[in-house]
Amino acid sequence: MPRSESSLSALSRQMPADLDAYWMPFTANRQFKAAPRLLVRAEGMYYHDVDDRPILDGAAGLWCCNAGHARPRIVQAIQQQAATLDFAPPFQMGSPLPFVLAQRLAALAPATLNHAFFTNSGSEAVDTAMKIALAYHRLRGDGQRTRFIGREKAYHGVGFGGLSIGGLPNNRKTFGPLLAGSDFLRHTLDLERNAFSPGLPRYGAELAEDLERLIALHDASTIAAVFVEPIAGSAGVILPAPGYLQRLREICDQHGILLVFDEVITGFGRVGNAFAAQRFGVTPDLLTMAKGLTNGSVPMGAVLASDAIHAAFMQGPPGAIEFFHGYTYSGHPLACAAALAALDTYAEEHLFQRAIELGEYWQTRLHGLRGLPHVIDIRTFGLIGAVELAPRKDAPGSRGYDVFERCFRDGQLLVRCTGDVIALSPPLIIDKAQIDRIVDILGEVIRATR
Ligand code: PXG
Repeated sequence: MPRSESSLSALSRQMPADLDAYWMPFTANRQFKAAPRLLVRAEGMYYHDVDDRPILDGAAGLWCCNAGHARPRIVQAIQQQAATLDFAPPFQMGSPLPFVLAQRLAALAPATLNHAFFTNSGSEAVDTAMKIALAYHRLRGDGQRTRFIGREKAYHGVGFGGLSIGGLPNNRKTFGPLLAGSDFLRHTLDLERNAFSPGLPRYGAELAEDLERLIALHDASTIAAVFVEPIAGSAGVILPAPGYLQRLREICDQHGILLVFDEVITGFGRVGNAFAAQRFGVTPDLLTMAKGLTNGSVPMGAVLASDAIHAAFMQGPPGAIEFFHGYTYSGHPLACAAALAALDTYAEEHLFQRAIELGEYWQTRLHGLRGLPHVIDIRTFGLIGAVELAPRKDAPGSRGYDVFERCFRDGQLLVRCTGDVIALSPPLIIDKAQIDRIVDILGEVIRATR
């Protein structure tokens, strides 16, 4: 018998009778289930937990709800679209909204990125970008370019493609040899030279020359693409020195290598423009996005491709499928409706500027935590922040977890911890008083944590 609407709504607000069947992602399942942290509703800057305590959202969910929660336009768009067209097959068939959304994204992105391929997540966007890169070179008679260059500490999702160019050992080590032929740039985190830099770090532009080292080793003719996050998020917010991304662009151009920016976290206003590519003035050949694309409301990812890459595919007989790739839910009507409404909300409220308008206040307040026990670095850019704590001897990650857990339990504040780094990325609708609260609570918790 179908569940009545009211019983579903009751179920969505109370502690479930049984927690065992759900195998939670990237979670210490047994620890969590012994003391669950359940969120049941959200509005604006706040979640409410299962005990109806308001929880200030210092993380935009997981880097995705850039306009805050339960935004009316987005809610309505999803409701209306579900009642109008729930699904349309995306292969050899279409529906209007993916075309409209692709056009909107092209208008938002750097000038040459005019073609959108839709996926359902950041991981799928990365794997799709890798396949576009391989197919592009092959179409041009350059099919020996099969190697990918990633970077240490990078996170490009959890598909076998993204894992193969990702640089987080815990994510990789269990899963065998991964894609053959990947290699890695050095990461750009350098506490010795750059700790407590406000904004971009001063030192490290020269690390882009590492790409020349890999080109010398492998020969450019074997390399398809270089993937980087303009700012690495998951590894604990790692910023590029001024000039670093420009230099990667130059080297790629010299050698016919595609440059891909993974903007799953940096897209949609997190650093002040629609994309970090614009804030840093460097245009990649492919750009991946997800998260903020729908304000986190419906799963969706996308790859934007340059005109040149797209043109290479649009040849041959018109009846031939140009790219043997796609997902059942590519360009799903609900996701497209949510994305269009999210883009409207971002534009109406000028939210992409917020990370610039508030950036200095955010930076000054967060850097005020310098000097607290165990704080070994503070990094900020746009409305991203990270407070790095010294790891406990023999228990790396436990101090970061304790701070995260106490922020939630005692401070009613949601932050994200990755290892001993506390990462912050509040919704862009945040105001100064809420910034003060985040910093005050975090400061108190750090002070109280041994
Ligand atoms: N690329 C980047 C740069 C990401 O940050 C993905 C790809 C994968 O997206 P999906 O939608 O497949 O999860 C991400 C995801 C964290 C954290 O703690 C960040 C992500 C995911 C989980 C945790 O910072 N980003």
